[in-house]
Amino acid sequence: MNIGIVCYPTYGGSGVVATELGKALANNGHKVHFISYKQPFRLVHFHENITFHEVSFSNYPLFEFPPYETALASKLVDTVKFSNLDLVHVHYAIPHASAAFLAKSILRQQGITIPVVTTLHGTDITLVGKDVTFAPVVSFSINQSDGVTAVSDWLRDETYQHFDITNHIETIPNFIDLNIFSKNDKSHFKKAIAPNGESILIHTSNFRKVKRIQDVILSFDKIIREVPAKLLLVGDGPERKNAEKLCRELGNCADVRFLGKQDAVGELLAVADLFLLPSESESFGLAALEAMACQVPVISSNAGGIPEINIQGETGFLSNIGDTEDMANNAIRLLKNPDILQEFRVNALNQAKTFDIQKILPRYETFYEQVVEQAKAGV
Ligand code: GMT
Repeated sequence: MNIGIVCYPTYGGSGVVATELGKALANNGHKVHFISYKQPFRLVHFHENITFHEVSFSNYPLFEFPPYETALASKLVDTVKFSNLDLVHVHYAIPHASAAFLAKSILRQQGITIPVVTTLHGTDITLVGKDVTFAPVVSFSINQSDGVTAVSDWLRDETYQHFDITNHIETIPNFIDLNIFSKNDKSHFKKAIAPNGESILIHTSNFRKVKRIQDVILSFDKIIREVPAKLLLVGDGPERKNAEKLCRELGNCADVRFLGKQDAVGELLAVADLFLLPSESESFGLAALEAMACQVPVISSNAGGIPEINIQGETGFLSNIGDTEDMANNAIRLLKNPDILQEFRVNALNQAKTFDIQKILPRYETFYEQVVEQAKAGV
């Protein structure tokens, strides 16, 4: 199949999922065309089945806000026509789903049918999408898509609850490539981070408010009163300054390392003992799945779709949002009991295996085939 994938190119879950999905489809023999304003950051190697189409436009002084949606729709029209796309798959509804609808309408006038699949990722529904500034367009473009998927049951239900949805939404969960994320021997690396055998805790995110980085630091501060430990904070974003400030106030800077954005996240996860994810809202929690694939149990909040991934008392523990006391106690319990921690590590890997890309990819392929067949039949 000739598939167009529209996504954000930056660090962030939806772009990662879109890129890894595109790469896996290309490995399976599909021709994949990525369409974005920049080359997706995980798209680093040449692949004979992958082409990148950059959405670029010359700015004009009149435009205080560059009209990206218009440029994207025009690029889609061009790519569908000249790369003979069978289907366009947009990741993150805003503004990709409405741009795809516009492109589809233009192409229809020219006698070309192009089915559009929209994957909802999270904040496109929960935080941004619900906002009155976007809601009517989000609702409309979801209903106009030929196929809609959500990355968790929770996100699917949330979408039905908050929007006037007439379309079926299929849950296809996010996935993991166990060849990239796995436990490996990085003992020299572990020694550099924790020279005295301290436990290693880790958090990776884009440091947005919704991630509640302050809860990572507050939990960690309670943990180090009971267990010698180091905290690795991977990623960057608007909340980093506040997080650094909080560490200074608590006086635990010597045990906390801000590593900034890292490409080889798997190598860092591989040396960790526990992953902390206290998010306010999380439709899926891809970062938790990456940790579990590296045999790292998860101490998380019970927000959104996280309970579909992190199983209470098996792969980790879930606490109410903001309950850093409970999160710290759960972490301490595991760190003080190496046998139980080891059991959780095994469970975490087994749980991650249920999200293996080799199991999820065929679900997307089947979904695409259905959508293309229905579009051909004019359903
Ligand atoms: O908000 C983010 O953290 C980024 C966002 C995105 O779309 O880039 O992540 C969302 O999509 C990820 C991939 O499907 C999910 O794993 C995250 O849970 C989700 N984030 C939120 O719901 C806050």
